[in-house]
Amino acid sequence: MSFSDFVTELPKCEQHLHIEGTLTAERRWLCAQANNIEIPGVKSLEQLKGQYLTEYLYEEGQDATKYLQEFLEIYYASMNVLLTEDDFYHLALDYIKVAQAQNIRYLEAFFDPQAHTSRGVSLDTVMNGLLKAQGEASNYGVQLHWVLCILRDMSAESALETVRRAEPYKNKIIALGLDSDEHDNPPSKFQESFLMARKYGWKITSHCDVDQKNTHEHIRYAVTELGGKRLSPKQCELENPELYLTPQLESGADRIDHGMNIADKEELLQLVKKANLGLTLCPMGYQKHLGPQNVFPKVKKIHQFGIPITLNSDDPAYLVYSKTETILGVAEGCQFSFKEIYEFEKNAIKMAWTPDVDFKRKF
Ligand code: ES4
Ligand code: ZN
Repeated sequence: MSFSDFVTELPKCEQHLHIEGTLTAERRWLCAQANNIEIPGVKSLEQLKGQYLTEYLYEEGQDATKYLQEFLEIYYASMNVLLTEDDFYHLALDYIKVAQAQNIRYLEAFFDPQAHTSRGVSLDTVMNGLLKAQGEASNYGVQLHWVLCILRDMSAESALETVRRAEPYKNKIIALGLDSDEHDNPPSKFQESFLMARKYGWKITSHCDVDQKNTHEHIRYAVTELGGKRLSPKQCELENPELYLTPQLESGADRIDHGMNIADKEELLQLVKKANLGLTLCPMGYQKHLGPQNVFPKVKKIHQFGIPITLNSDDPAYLVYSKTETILGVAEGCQFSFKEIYEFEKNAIKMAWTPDVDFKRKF
């Protein structure tokens, strides 16, 4: 069996995926037409597709922090076509179909409410569309759960207001995440929001990605302090605790998104291992701005240290690599074996936050 056939057929999970980062040129065009919105400088779908293929690509030698900021500018500007419940429903349903085609059976996806409420779209509109798609996901063989992400380049007050406003949906959201521009926006700035998330019974996670200045401190804080005390596995009444990756520290996040910079510091590798946290890595997007010579050795080192990792696509509409292509790219870059790729998907099952992954299914 070829590597490509093996990866294509392998049942997969995805746990680091921004639903707004799946907005294809086609869907953006359709929403723009339906909502009478002009896309600057674009007169046809073909032209828009061309933009995705050229203007959104990274140029060699760009600074990583600046690259993220430029990427985020495009990412936020593009979503201005999402206005109605139907737009959010179709955005999510498009990706559910992509997941089905890749044999992704379990998906925990981020959404960014503030990116929409700040444009005058209500949280109810966003939630109604996303939840409708979630309700239909099982028709496509996909289990889908939503992770609300707060934008770290907005204020702590705005974040808290967003989490408060999400209370009516607290049983329909499984976790709180933190994304957007990390530079000068530490996880500690949002501790109050994360404390509230714990009160809702949500899991907690945080992006720690490309910040060049304080990334190590951000990781340390997220692993050990974010969100205060968590419930113990016993308090959570997990039916089969051994099937889950259960964090070992009394407080802190339940996993870390990216967190690749732990590879630079032995003490952080030790800390994450001791905490028994997994990392959701998206190495192919990273590779674009940090270069393969930096990214693949880091992935390999973290894996060889015994820390559970998963491989994910992040923003596939913009960063180009799908979940399947990500696995293939990383397998080649790191020279991983079939067995190791299989192990990453088993990690993903253990790192899942709901019991509806079919653990008994033979992998
Ligand atoms: C993101 Cl690549 C990346 N980093 C931080 N925040 C994000 N939101 C969407 N994609
Ligand atoms: Zn991300």
